[in-house]
Amino acid sequence: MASGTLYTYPENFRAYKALIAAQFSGAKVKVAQDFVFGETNKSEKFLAKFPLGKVPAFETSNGKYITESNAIAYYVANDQLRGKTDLERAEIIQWFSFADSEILPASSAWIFPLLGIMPYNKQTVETAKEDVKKVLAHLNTYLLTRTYLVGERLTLADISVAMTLLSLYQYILEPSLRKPYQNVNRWFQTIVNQPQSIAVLGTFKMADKTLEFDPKKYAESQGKNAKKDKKEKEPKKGTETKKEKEPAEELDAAEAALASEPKSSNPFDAMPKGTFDFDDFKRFYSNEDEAKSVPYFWEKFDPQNYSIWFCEYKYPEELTKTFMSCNLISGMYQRLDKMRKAAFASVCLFGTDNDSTISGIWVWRGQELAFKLCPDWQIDYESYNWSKLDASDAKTKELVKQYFCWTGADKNGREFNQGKIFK
Ligand SMILES: N[C@@H](CCC(=O)N[C@@H](CS)C(=O)NCC(=O)O)C(=O)O
Repeated sequence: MASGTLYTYPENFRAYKALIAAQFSGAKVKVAQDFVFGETNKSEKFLAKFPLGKVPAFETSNGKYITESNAIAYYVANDQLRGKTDLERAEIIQWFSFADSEILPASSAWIFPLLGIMPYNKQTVETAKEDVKKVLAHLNTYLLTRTYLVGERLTLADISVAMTLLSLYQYILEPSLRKPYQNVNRWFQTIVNQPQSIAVLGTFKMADKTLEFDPKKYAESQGKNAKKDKKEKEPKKGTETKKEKEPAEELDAAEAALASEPKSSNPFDAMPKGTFDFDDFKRFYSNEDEAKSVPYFWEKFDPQNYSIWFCEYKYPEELTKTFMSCNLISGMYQRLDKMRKAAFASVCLFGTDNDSTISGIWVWRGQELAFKLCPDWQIDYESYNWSKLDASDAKTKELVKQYFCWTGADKNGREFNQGKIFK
């Protein structure tokens, strides 16, 4: 019977595959107790055994090394889990690939931004949602007449696919989202409620409510990564500098990639300041009538070193209550806090509940689309169309006046409703 040591961080869905398989087979799998993600798996000793430095990784009790979670699960499984015939074994491999190539990329692209470990990009998340729905619809049809994915008994296919769906059921698929997939839900419950699964996972609870994107959490994880980056650059002084394991470190290669991104200071700092003094203009705009602020803006504006942009929200059909649309604008402003020092904007909502649009005028230092300059600024901007305006054009003068003074209507005649200033 198989036996050995499994290297993993806690609550790794990939490691669960082997741990559940071992519960079925009775294989003796010991989890390495002193494992610290990001440290143990990057040590020379670990890399000598597992050159990619990834987990889960398995060291057999007779000194062989296995990586890849499906392979480890296979190694510690029994004949029932591995499939009885060549066809069953081929089908199990088919489901392994399906889980890794079809489910995982889509579910990660949906979940990671919500967990705060990847920037939120509306388009990417919308595509991921569609991909997840396709996968679930396929599984739902397949499971209509079946209890298990392969044959008549539970196999590694069920364990692998269910573990890959674990985070979706945990964080995303609230009752209304999982309702169309009753066959998948029933099958998933069957798998996670096996005594062998409960021994590893505990009692699994499906999401009551979909996790929402929390910009604060994202900012915190970015801050943590920045700190970690700094820490890594500092020379090691001895055991007292041993890095403490942080929960955020337990999240995946995506996070590791984010952590390794260099954290620059404000990108505007590298650009010539020119003659336009944002603080002065913002003070003027706050204290004086718009009728005076607009000429003041043109008097001071420095087109060599600053640019003016028009933005339009791409998904007006999704805008419902006007207060929610205003929250969308304020949320974007909050997430762009670091831009304030060299940017100004007036973004307005036109129309009424269930019939509105959002558009605005932005001014910032430099001639390029500023959001591309900093990973922290990329959460919202792709939800808008951006066009650079020619400062010498009379139409630009009109637009600046309209948006700075909060008047007029959108291009389809919806009246100005509310505006928000970024300063
Ligand atoms: N295909 C591999 C993926 C393993 C993997 O990406 N592990 C991540 C954590 S879940 C890791 O160890 N990352 C560390 C790194 O990339 O340095 C499997 O299924 O085991």
